[in-house]
Amino acid sequence: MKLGMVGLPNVGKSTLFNALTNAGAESANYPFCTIEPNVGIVSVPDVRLEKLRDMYDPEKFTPATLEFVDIAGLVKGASKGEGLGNKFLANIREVDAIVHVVRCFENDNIIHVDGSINPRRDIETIDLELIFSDVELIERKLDRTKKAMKGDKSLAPQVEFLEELKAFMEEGKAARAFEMTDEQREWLKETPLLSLKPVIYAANLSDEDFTNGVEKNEHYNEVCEIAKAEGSAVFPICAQLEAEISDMTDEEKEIFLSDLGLEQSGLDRIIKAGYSLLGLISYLTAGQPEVRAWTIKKGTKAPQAAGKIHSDFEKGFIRAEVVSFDDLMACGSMTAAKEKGLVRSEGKEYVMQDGDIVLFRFNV
Ligand SMILES: Nc1nc2c(ncn2[C@@H]2O[C@H](COP(=O)(O)OP(=O)(O)OP(=O)(O)O)[C@@H](O)[C@H]2O)c(=O)[nH]1
Ligand SMILES: [Mg+2]
Repeated sequence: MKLGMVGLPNVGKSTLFNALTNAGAESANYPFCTIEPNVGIVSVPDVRLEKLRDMYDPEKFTPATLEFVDIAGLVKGASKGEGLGNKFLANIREVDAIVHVVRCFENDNIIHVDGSINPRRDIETIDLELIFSDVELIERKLDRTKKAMKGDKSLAPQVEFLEELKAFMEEGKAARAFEMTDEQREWLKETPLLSLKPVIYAANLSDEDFTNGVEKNEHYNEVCEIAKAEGSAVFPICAQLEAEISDMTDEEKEIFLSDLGLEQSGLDRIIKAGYSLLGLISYLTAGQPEVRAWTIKKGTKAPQAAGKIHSDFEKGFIRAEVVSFDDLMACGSMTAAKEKGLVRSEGKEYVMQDGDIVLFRFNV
């Protein structure tokens, strides 16, 4: 699962990416510093997993992970090849969700490609490029579907849907704002529309605004308004501050943050939000050899979840022994949880829940 950092040039994408991943991507005060995408893996913070680590003292500890991709900046006309154009859009096509970095900090020393701080304009610029590029894709799909419809009349509803969607997007609206049924969504499966991907806005603030109350920053409020209207999430962030503290030990970080009157850095929240935005949950396995989180889509049933560990677990699935995290913690140990009858035996139709602690029984 991949999240792509998207935004105008020089707004802090690579700085935020570095803070998230410690990957050391190049970041500098000029537009188009990034050309080739940088890729980094981050652990998804999970307090439950840490508590299990305390309980089991395992040899191996393996949190869930997400992939972040730091993509080159987009400018007006990118869909027509401006800036470095279409190549960047292709990088965005490969991600599952977008972290849209929006500059909200004033600083005359840091170049803004359009000369002033204006999140509404900036968000529109990026969105329009995604939308233009999508409309081209839809036109091609529409042509193909119309041709195919000559031999297969059942495609008529698809043609109608594509025409409606195209008209909607030609008004400059993102596909994610178009209400569609599951079936219609399925029709778009082979057409990876950029503006259909879920978005988290990362509002990049100055360290003063970030520490002194984000709602005092009018630019930030504007991003919130835009996000609210389309049902997206917003996270305030100070990329520079995050980059500074990402090098610190946990202890140093804690002291530094509490000096600033902050509880936690903004990164954990972005990572967690990304995880849930992608419709992902974790189930956990715990033992002395390893305490580990496994990533599955919400709604996954027990055998398929078992298949994440090994295909044999799915093929030879017998049952899952499941205890909820809270029950296990309340009992203090797996043995005690079993004695109290809190370890359930679940079958093939069981839908896995976030935070389930599981032992799969299988037979090959
Ligand atoms: N003051 C301040 N400067 C920042 C902040 N975030 C980034 N910068 C600076 O802005 C400049 C651009 O940052 P990058 O992270 O390279 O920007 P980018 O979005 O990756 O840019 P491109 O790769 O060119 O598209 C660098 O000089 C950063 O130090 C911030 O929160 N505050
Ligand atoms: Mg960059």
